Amino acid sequence: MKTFYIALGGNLGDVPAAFHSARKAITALASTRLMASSRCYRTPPIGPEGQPDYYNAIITINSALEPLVLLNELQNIENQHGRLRIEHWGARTLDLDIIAIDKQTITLPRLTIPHPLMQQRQFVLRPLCDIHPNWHHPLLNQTASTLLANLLIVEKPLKRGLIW
Ligand code: ROI
Repeated sequence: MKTFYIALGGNLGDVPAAFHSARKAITALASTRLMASSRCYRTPPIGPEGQPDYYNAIITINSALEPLVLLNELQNIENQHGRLRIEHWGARTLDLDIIAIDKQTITLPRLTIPHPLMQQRQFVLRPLCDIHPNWHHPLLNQTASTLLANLLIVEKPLKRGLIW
């Protein structure tokens, strides 16, 4: 059993409904249990201009699935929610990213763990700190709450409100 940290994001359509439905689909996977679920934040888009605001949340699951098997399952769930990969970093209905697996590191063409940009993203660290402030980044040797605090020294808080 491993603990997987999964970031949920989206900015097209009824994203809160997509989050609920995705969380149900993830929990229904074989040998998988939902462990924690963060608040849901509205955040301004990082990347290309002119996109709607995003919704962002984090869940953790315990799962016996292999990381690449889980990755395939998450991509199926994205596709079932109408995810189209048109523009890199473009607007999307549902994005499901594995951002961390315990304190493991993985470097594969399809999967880098921890997610290489997570320490730069309040929209990941803020919800992560709701549920696992003491998660320890195995390469940066800092906790989630320290990574968020570091970011808030150089950036304004990006939160635009809480959905739940
Ligand atoms: N910006 C925000 N606020 N939230 C996201 O989930 C998100 N996802 C992305 C990019 C385009 C980088 N910007 C984002 O993939």
